[in-house]
Amino acid sequence: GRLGDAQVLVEAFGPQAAELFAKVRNVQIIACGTSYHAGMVARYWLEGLTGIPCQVEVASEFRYRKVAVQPDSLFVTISQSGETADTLAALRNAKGAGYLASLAICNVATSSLVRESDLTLLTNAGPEIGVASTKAFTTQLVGLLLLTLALGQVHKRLAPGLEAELVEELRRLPSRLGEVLSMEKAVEKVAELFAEKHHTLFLGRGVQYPVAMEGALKLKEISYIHAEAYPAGELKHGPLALVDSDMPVVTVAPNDELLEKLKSNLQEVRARGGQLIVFAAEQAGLEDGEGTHVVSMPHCHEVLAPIYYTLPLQLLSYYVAVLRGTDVDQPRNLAKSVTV
Ligand code: F1P
Repeated sequence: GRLGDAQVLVEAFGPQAAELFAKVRNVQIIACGTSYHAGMVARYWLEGLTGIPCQVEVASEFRYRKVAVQPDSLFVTISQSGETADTLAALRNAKGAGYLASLAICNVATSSLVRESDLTLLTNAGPEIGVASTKAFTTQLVGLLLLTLALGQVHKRLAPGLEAELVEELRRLPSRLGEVLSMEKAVEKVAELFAEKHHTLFLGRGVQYPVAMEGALKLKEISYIHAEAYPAGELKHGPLALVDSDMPVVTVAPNDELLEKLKSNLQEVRARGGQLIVFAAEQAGLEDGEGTHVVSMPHCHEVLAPIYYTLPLQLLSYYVAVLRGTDVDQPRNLAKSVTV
């Protein structure tokens, strides 16, 4: 309720946050799996809305790499469990490496990650019933948007009026997400297209590229269908060779400044007989047609679009998994906390 209050927003990250955030000139984000995709979205927000440079890397690589630390860098880890071994190791390696401070965006208050970090933002998603992260992801995105707003505010980098606008949008988020969830029948219908498929491609542009990556990961994790995510503009650099009628191509198309570019990528897919499944803004001007299945999304604010457009992709993997009879909550070869 008090989100709009500048001090409340910054102090949500801990009592020392105001002093530390004022010194931040760079952000380094480290995470694994779904949490890594949340970090990738945050890079677009931080750099796009505040101009603060941001790097994002998977913990399993970062932990073994000799890193040149940017001056005045905030080291941010993201983890549902707070016990992921690679993420913890990365945090431990970062200590003494010259970072300004560490911040954990985490769902478990008693976790090692929270205990060992200077600042914490709890996602309060409640316990995840399934092994594959779902609500952890959307709540991490909200936490990362709050971080963007807090840093933007401290450094006076946000466009006039944007903060109030986004705070209002965040307040409306729960009921708006309810509207997106009510599309589930349409998503269930589209899932039938995947019943006999072995490979899929997920495409996204800009901030929607990590959303496509998350959609592909969910499908892999719970339905065991091979899924690759590509930035839509990279299609022509190789992967187009894979596209034919056996390869469903999933994409998200909010009404943003990259829409026209995305549409031309979708034409490249159709020209090769690829089946398109598009979650599109009503205003995007995309329509159902031969080999093209459009699921219409309610209008949403462009900045929050990654949060909204994740939901139909999560629902899609759920319905595909149910259709194929795989165990949605306990998928094979996946642990809730990867502690080795
Ligand atoms: C990271 C992660 C999850 C994934 C699964 C295995 O976990 O890769 O994204 O869905 O649960 O672990 P965490 O660090 O966010 O707890």
